[in-house]
Amino acid sequence: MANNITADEIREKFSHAMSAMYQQEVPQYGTLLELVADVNLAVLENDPQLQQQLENADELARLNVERHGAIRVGKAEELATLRRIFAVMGMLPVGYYDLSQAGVPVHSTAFRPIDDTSLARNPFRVFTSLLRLELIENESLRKKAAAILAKRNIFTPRCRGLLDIYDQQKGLNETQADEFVREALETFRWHSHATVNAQTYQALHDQHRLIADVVCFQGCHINHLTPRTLDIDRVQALMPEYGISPKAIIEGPPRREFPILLRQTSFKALEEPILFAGEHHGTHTARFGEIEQRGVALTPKGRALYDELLLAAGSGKDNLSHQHHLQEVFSRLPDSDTLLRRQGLAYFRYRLTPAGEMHRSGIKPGDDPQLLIERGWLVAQPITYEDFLPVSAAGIFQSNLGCESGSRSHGHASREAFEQALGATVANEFELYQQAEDRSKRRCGLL
Ligand code: OOG
Ligand code: NI
Repeated sequence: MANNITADEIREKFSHAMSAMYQQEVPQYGTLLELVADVNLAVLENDPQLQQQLENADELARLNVERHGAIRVGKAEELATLRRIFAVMGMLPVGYYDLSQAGVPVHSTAFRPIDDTSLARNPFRVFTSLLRLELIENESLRKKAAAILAKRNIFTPRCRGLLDIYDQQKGLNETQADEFVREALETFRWHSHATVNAQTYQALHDQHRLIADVVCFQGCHINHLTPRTLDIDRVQALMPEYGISPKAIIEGPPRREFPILLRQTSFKALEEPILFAGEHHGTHTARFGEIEQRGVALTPKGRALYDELLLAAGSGKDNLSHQHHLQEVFSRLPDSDTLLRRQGLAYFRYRLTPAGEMHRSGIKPGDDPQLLIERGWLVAQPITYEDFLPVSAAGIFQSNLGCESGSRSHGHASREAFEQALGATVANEFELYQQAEDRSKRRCGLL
């Protein structure tokens, strides 16, 4: 249809609306955004070279709009409908994360854009978890939770109506898109009224705090939004000055000259007043704020080394000693773009320099990129990691749910069950990075 607007535009509108809503709901998130913007500005001012690199790699423009969010749902129909909602915004399910290994009874995917231009414009991602009721041991509680969820409808009738219109029209026009954003947002809004009485809430909560969070409310409230910072250590250190109390440890790899994957930290979830059915007052703790610093995406070989080193390092008690220890352990992973590239540990996007363009006819498929780089014909830019890390995600979950002691024994991945609930397969993140690298090589005549 000629009047349809692009998925990128709808995603942009939606991520903007979501951020505005969350700033209203959780004012500390607004403070965090200010802190991150201040730190990013200072980093760029002090490091013109980084500023230029980010600009050349189309990373600078997206920096201030970049964030991810997280939600948790209770049943297959909810996950499948979310898949349709995110598809309207050009966000597809990428990756499968099994959190049961860490005692959190969910498995997850990330809805995100996948093509280069969409990512460059606004890479908004939503980490989406599905509760695994089968991991609740108590049978009567399991049945009760399932019965409550069976009755629930977390989408407005108009939102569902617009999804059907989208399917028929193969898109939405501007008016419909604006309405869609408003209607879809309702699903992620906070509800201070629980749908269950205090007793039921408590029983579910005692089984696992996350179960109460997923089952007892009318929607799947957004539980955090996460801006991207250029210096996570600085933001972590400054948080208390801004009246924010950070979680103990920054998750992920240590600080490096050449950042890899994803580093994350969050502030503690807020204790918020709620009203139970039957008018009892109580509190619920679920919503928080988080920041992230992103680096280059690693190949399966690089990732295997990362996983090995992370496991070897274990987890420390305070951030400073943990980071020191990580630095030592991670010295086995090369900390330069050239080494990461030459050892096939990370993904890069190749571009011809003006000199390279002039000699384009001299470049043949199969040429060694390194020689062309040394000749000044080619540059290799790191491909940013757009996904999540299961061990880090578990750390974020745990710091906000206080469930460190969760039973590990129940852990087993169930990707097939997840994809069945989703009604689609999840994309393999490594394949997406490989395709992006290959596309760039083809553009340069190297493939
Ligand atoms: C999701 C926690 C994981 C991340 O960034 O790894 C996460 C949740 O608490 O629902 O957000
Ligand atoms: Ni997060």
